[in-house]
Amino acid sequence: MHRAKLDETALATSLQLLNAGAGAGAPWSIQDGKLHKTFHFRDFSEAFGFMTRVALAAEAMDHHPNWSNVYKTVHVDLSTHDAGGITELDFTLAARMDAIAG
Ligand code: H2B
Repeated sequence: MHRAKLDETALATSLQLLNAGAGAGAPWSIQDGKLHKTFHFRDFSEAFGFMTRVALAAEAMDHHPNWSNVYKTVHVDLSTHDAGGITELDFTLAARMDAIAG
């Protein structure tokens, strides 16, 4: 299922696929059991516009990021609380974020 915690092998494969996609900037990584990326934008408006668009996508997916914003950077940590780890849903949301960031 989408909400089943991925094992180490599945995690490594999914991470490789995600980072081979149209990801802007730094690659995604695993940090403290979360799927992590820090997005850098030109200014605060770009950063907050990104967050606004992602918020609508996340709500539609019923899957929500842990994130924080400092001026023109957005720090993102994805995990599936229900599963106690990283699932396919986190990778789906991560890919949407990359697409929205452009
Ligand atoms: N988002 C994330 N990141 N993890 C979850 O486990 C989760 C969620 N659970 N959004 C959803 C909402 C759950 O509370 C509802 C009932 O589906």
